Amino acid sequence: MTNVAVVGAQWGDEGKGKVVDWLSERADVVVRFQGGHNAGHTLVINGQTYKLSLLPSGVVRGKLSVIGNGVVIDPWALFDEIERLSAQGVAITPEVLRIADNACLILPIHGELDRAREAAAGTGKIGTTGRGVGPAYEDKVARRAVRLCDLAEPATLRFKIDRLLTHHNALRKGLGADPLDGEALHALLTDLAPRVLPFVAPAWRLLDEARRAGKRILFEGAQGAMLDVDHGTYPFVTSSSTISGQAAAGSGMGPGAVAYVLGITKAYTTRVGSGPFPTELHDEVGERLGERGHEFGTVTGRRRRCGWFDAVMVRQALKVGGVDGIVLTKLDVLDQMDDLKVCVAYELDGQRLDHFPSGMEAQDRVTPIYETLDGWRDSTRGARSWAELPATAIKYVRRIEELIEAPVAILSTGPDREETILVH
Ligand code: 2SA
Ligand code: MG
Repeated sequence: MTNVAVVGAQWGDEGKGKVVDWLSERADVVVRFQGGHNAGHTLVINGQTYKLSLLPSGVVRGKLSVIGNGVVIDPWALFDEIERLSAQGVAITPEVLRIADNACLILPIHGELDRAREAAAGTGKIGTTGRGVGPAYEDKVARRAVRLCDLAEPATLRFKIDRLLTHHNALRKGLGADPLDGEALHALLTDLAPRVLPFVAPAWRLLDEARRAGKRILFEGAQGAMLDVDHGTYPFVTSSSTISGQAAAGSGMGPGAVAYVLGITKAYTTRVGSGPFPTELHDEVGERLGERGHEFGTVTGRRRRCGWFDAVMVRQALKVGGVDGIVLTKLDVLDQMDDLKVCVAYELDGQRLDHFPSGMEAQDRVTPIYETLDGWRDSTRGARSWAELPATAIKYVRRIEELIEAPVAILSTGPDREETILVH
């Protein structure tokens, strides 16, 4: 196995957890490179379910796990997660977990701001996870964030907090909110420092060493390409770059460090939160996909919106993310359907479009042009070989490959790792 980046090719929740776990068994190092604890990866190992949101999935298997500089870290959520996992028998020590010293923190004010904005947004709500991820990235880009390395420098920490509060307190004044107490925040972070600093390291350096030693590195993406801050359904996106290019920048390596990009996509489409979704189904078929697919968020338990497979959107996601091959997941959710629809183009004002437009209004107004394929009144659940699949299911997969212009490398037919077909 070479160094692989696993990225979502839809709006997240494509089933990356299972794939990352499967690959992490063969990897030496697992790296998260963007997002924060807004992610939710579910791993099922020997009948035990582990729910991760900030930690790289490799921790469950004791693999060296790195939280890269591209991630925003809520240290309190981190320790809650570490405790939850220890209760399940997974020990997370500084030997297993390393966190980039130049990564930025999510502070309590960020979550507060995230939730207050969403509550005030009315119909313009993004449907964020409320974890403070967006506001934390804003402070990072505005050059006023507190970074992990600041916890080791008392004078820097004071300077950073002052600078941060100059901004946030002006903002709060405008909203009629009380100013924040810099001393209290300082005390909170000073108290945290001895717990978190043992995990902190120049991650770029240990990744470089691992690479030169021939170690296999797995880059674990969160969310999906359509939630990417540049290429997604902006502004209904997350605040990080979710595509494979970020695997390098968000961990401190060059693009050559990623040898193969594996895109994950469901055999249909889901989305949580607001924003455009051309193939969304508001009927009993959509309900049925949600029920059969257990479409609820890992982190927030929110019901996911469901619809047909959108080949135009996935094709675009694969291009912008340089995806080499895909894992097609949850094929079994489509079992027992008479026929299936796949979006092959859009229509906008009488014109046929073969790509998803960037304009917010255009994204909202495109209507899908469907191709109808035969369903299979049969089960693909748990199939382990191509030969176990009904011919119509194979046809569906082959047609998807053609439309998205990428090969299906792995087919997933159930949550267990054995319920997998390696195609190539
Ligand atoms: P945020 O919180 O600022 O990142 O939200 C902005 C948008 O990004 C979407 N988003 C997600 N969509 C799907 N899954 C996500 N993670 C959890 C999971 C979600 C959960 O994997 O199950 O438990 O609800 C995730 N994280 C962010 C979000 O819905 C907004 O549309
Ligand atoms: Mg998820």
